[in-house]
Amino acid sequence: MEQTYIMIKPDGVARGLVGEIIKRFEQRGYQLAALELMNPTKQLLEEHYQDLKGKGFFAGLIEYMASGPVVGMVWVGKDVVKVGRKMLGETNPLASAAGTIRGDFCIEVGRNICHGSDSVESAQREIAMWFPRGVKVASRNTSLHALIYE
Ligand code: DAT
Ligand code: MG
Repeated sequence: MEQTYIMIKPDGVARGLVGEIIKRFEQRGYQLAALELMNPTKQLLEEHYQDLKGKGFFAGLIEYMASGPVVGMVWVGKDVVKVGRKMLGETNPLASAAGTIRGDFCIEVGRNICHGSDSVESAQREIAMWFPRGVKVASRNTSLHALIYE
């Protein structure tokens, strides 16, 4: 089953949006497989955002991401990488539709509350990086499963 890495950034945690974001993924029918409140090192954050190293906003991005605790999560289910990105909204919150997390809760690209893996390969890389001890996916309660999935 497909997995994605979703992270609530320091502004999302500080603003009390952890429950709201988890709620949306649960409601949609995705399964939570791992969750941890962490204080990532700059080294881990630089590795996470390695593709953006040349950008002018890179140093500011790392500062912001290291400014407080983040909530890292692994969510599991059908097409969760693509649908998870849709649920987050566009990178720039101003371009995000209402009904998406960014579209409902923020206006600044540099304070956009949440991260979601952009491909299945990125998800595998990010999950291994943020949950190095591995992630176990529990089997679903079968009667609940029948209500949500075909
Ligand atoms: P996303 O988080 O939607 O995958 P990304 O991977 O291109 O977007 O960039 C990672 C983060 O970097 C993004 O969530 C916010 C920040 N960022 C991107 N573009 C930016 C910009 N032009 N100015 C400031 N921060 C930016
Ligand atoms: Mg990205």
